[in-house]
Amino acid sequence: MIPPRATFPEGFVFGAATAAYQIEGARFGGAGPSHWDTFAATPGNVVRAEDGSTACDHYHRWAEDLDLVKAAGFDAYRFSTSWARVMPDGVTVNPAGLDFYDRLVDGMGERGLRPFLTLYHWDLPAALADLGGWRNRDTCARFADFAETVLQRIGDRVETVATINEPWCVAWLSHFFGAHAPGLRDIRAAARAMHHILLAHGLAMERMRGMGQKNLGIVLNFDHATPASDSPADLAAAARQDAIFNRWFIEAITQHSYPPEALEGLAPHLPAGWQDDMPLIGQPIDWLGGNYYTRHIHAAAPGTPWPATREMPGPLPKTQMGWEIYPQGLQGFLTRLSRDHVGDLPIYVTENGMANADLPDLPDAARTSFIAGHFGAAQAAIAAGCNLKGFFYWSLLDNYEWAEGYEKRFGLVHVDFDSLARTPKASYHALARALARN
Ligand code: IFM
Repeated sequence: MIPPRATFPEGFVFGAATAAYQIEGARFGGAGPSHWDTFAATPGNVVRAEDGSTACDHYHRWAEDLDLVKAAGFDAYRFSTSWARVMPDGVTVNPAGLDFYDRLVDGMGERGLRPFLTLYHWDLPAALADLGGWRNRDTCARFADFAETVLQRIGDRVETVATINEPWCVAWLSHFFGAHAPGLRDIRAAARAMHHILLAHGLAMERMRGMGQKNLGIVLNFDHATPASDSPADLAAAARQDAIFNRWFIEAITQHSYPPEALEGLAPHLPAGWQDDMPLIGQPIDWLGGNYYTRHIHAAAPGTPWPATREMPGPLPKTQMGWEIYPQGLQGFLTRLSRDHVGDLPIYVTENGMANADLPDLPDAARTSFIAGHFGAAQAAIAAGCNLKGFFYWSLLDNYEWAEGYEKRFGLVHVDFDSLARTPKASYHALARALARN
């Protein structure tokens, strides 16, 4: 059973999360092309070459979607603003794009839903990608302009602002593994993106503080980096991956430094003078968001280039993504964050959920049990002293799962991608029962 609302601290925030490119429909409302459109248009990058041009047509169906958030008993809705919608060429404002987000936050207000905004969830305007995207330092200044433009319009009605969603994915997954746009496999590009995405965060923080905007943070992803064995080589391999995935971004923000286990491979590729940016990157945040899905098991891969690791399959039950279900990792990273990095700073679980090959009429028991396990892990972290303030389920709707296309279904609400009909799943109803105020 999903632990009910009453078993969490008073005022704990429950929300559902989405992201612009994954649900809105990028062809509507005068949005410009993003690097995801061009990545998806290149054969071999995305399953069935699917893209976000229609997605869930949230651009037109947003009112119905907010009604679903409300009816589930959620307090808050986490959404993102598409840079390519607001500034189709990365610079020039599209009034219709800002009008859309204005309607959306007003719609949340009308329903008593608290808006948790993420400025950048990966839809970089193609025009900026042409100039080098996150490899180009200028993109960071353009991002601060984008942040200012969005907040001038809706900043008075959002409760929190996150600059970036999952910088590891923006940088490493996209420039080292080549799995996401722009699809590069280049350690130098990855190192530069690892630094520039943080610089963009820092510049936007400075700009938003100057505007008087409150409640500013960032959303990082965390996993549980597990060594494949107790051998010194595997322990060191897991430590390197832990430094790249779990420590690089948070230590830059809280300690103004990068972990030595990651710098050993990345330092030669960082932009010259990167150290001078660290005070800007490390300015205080008001809250931290953490996304958690699984653990990864790492072994040493001698004879291969740095980081000289390989990922090993694990024995636990897996989601449709092939990710092991490991709620203990959620408790582990939350307590680690409080203990080692942020102390009493408010933390939110800004994403957690599972993909399941479900249809609307199936019992959806796996997702319900996944939520129950991860709510329990969050409660254990709170009991251990973590200042956890809220939990957002990923995702409200089945949606565009990036390089996996539409096949992997994370939604509490089923979407028929032909008719675009929404049907709440059994897990939606189970969560609604848990969140009901008695
Ligand atoms: O769908 C993504 C989301 O965009 C970012 N975090 C992980 C989710 C599941 O892969």
